[in-house]
Amino acid sequence: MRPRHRTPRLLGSLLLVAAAGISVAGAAPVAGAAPADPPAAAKAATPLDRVVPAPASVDAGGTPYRITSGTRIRVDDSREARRVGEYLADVLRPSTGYRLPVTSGGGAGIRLKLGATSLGAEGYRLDSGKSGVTITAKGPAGLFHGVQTLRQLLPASVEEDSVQPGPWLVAGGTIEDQPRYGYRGAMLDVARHFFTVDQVKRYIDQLALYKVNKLHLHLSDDQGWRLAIDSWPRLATYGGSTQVGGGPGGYYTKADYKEIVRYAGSRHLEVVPEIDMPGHTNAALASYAELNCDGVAPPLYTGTEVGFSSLCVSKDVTYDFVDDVIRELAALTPGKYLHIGGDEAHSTSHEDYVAFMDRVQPVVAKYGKTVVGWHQLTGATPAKGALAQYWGLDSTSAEEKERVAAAARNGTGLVLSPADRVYLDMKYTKDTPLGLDWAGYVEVRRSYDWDPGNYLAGAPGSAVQGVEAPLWTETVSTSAHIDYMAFPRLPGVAELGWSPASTHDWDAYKVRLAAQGPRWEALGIGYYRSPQVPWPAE
Ligand code: NGO
Repeated sequence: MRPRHRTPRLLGSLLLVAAAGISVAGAAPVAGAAPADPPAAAKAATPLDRVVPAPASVDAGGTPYRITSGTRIRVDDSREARRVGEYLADVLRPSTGYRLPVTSGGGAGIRLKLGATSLGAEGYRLDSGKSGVTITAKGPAGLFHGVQTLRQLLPASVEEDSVQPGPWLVAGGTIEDQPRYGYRGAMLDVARHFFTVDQVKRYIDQLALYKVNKLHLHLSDDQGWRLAIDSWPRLATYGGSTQVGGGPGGYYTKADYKEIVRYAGSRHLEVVPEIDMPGHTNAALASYAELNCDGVAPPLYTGTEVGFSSLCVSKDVTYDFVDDVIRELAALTPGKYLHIGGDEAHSTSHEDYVAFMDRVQPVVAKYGKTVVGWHQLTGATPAKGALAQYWGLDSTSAEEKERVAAAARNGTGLVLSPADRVYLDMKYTKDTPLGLDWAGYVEVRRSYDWDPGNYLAGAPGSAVQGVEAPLWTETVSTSAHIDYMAFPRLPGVAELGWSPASTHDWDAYKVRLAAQGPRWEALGIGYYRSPQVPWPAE
């Protein structure tokens, strides 16, 4: 299967081909049928360090490797390495027009090799020279991340789905790379607006390009419940039947959800599912009257207010419900984490909130998962091993920040999602069309220019497990909207999660980021052309 999901192509590539005086009409994607390359000397290879996220170490030099119609992708004799090889071939074949057979064993060409490295489970080494490019990694995730780097070292036109002129040069030298953090997430809110499996897959492919390894799905909220639960079927069929603005909503069958998990896994992303509770539960409360303290189901909700709903903390049926939902969700989820929300429980008393979390967190553990909660969870007692997702702002009170920092000192891990830095649903400026502004305007520089390692005063750097960029969808309802809000901010957050702090430098970053623009155009990603970034002329 093709690794990309595209929106209609821009004309740029066709113009480029026309300008090169080369006809691609009717060119079949097989060896020998590709157009002749212009002389290699006419184009320089992309420097090895012009990659997002910035690699940990780069040693440039030597002859570039040139992918030609004779190139083979050589993989170790393992199913997983072969799968990465096939993925790479799927990326390269349409635009190069080469056959690029995936074969086992050594030799010249592109080699994906599993082997001992000191670069951890996700790290890789990339060696490029005259006779080939070799990516070596301890595991398939490392090979996959190495392939994303290789992709970015090739011209942006490699992302086109029709044959392009090349040449396909990879600069000579060595990259040694591994992530700063193990948790590099992006969240998609499929509750405020529903997104289909194909729309989610499209986003997954975009995340994979920047080595993001967690897809957090916000599966339930006041406006919709988006996953079929067998023991409480009305959650999806009724609770999922609308969305913000009153559209038809939708939900994932279990087969749909498994397909998202599988697809994410094929791109080395782990799905972190969230069922938000005890607040943000109007869709559930509307579906089952018995979940309400007064036994009366409220109507479905299609507005954008927050903080008005709560599960009934004092009723036993609430915990039967929670147990059933977590059991069914955990059974569908191979990943380690299960997110229980816990934000903005403004209609739950503090005492009830603490009691609820004390009862619910052990249920997550009972079904073999680790709790993640929004940082309000630190106002209760986070379970051992739990992660708190911090979504405060510069202006968050010192008291609230200290509560989170104290939990971190006590062993609660942190995932950082400061809303005035990495919320992808914030407007870029007052004039950009989509998004909210309650956390302020978040231009590209602001979303990149901070350090997760020392962000929250009083929290030990060792508590920080990583970063996550949430995309809430009150104003976002199409893939084009997702593209516009995520690009160009998402790659910056991905870089904060992956690259060593020593590479952090806005002036260098903005040049690397600018070089991504033509790639997004080739992929059909419509992005915000921030005036802060020196984009190449269109
Ligand atoms: C808040 C709120 C969400 C909103 C979002 C909009 C959290 C964790 N809870 O973030 O319900 O959708 O802001 O930016």
